[in-house]
Amino acid sequence: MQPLNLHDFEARARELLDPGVLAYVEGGALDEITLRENAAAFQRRRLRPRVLAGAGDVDPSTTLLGAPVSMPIGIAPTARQGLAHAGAELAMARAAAEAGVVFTASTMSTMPLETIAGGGGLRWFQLYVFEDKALTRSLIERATAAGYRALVLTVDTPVSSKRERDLRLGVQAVEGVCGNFDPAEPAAVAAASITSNFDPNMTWDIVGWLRSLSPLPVVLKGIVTAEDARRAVEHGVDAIWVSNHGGRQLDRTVAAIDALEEVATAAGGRAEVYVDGGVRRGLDAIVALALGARAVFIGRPAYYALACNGQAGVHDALEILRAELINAMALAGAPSLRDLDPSFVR
Ligand code: FNR
Ligand code: LAC
Repeated sequence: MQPLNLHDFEARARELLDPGVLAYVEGGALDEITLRENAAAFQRRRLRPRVLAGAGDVDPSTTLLGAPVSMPIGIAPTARQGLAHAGAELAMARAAAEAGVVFTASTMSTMPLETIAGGGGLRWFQLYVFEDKALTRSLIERATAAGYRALVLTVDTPVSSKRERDLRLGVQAVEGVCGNFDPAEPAAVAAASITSNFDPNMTWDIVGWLRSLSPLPVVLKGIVTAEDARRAVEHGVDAIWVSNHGGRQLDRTVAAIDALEEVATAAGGRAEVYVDGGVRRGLDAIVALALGARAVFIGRPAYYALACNGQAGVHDALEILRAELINAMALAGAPSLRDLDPSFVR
């Protein structure tokens, strides 16, 4: 059966994925309150459409950090995509390139970042900072050399969280499959397989350190407050990615869409603002875009689509979202992204 929406992909992926992998992908931290709330908070929002707006010619294209994209929906970094499908990150990157959207490759990818670069398209590199600074520096240099166009530093994971589905079922199933690290180097392999090797002492100085190593724009992923958004702007970041890691880190963190408004206001146009967590429909995207996001990202939905049908699955999922977003813009009376503002949402 041809999937009609992202929920259909998810249902099919549940049947296909190994139970340990499914637990890893669909789960969140502790009671999974934030995980559920991310989607629920989107669904509580109501639209205030405008009529007679000339909606025959809808254009969802925009730019992200100066690069053109066909729509403001991109792919968030998810680790270890080889557990979903043999095509792994290369298939996902190709689907994103074909759709003209941004693909964010995780530090913890199954394939080396150089292999993923072969997928073409607009690619960003998600960075985890390890206690081993030489290892971290080499990742940054490799990503810069391989044509990634931004460093997305994840800041909501100073330490690992308690994910009870993993503990019950299969955390071992997902360890040790990260292609960015040299299997001949014990330190690198340890870093790749144990998230507790992330540097827990990272502070705001890290932004300057990244700048000293790479000319790429810096995006901070995992900010949910105006306080941190202001600090990020003071430190000169290029973009702020509102996220609670899909409910996988600090449970009971505010829902992503509820955090967006204060972050967008604090950023005040001095940095681009993105959001992820619970985006499942073009309607979620239009709500976020109206509330100040320049783009939204999907995590689990892309992973599920990859599990269902590799590159073609991710391609179909992106085209479903595109059609939903275009339809929503037409029906809401906002044929251009510039038409959207917070008055479209209640
Ligand atoms: C993630 N996420 C994530 N984030 C990150 O910065 N680096 C990573 O390696 C990963 N890995 C990862 C694996 C899996 C299986 C999931 C589900 C998520 C978080 C991801 O980028 C994103 O923030 C959330 O997935 C967004 O929420 P939704 O779209 O899954 O609801
Ligand atoms: C996760 C880590 C890898 O969420 O970011 O599983």
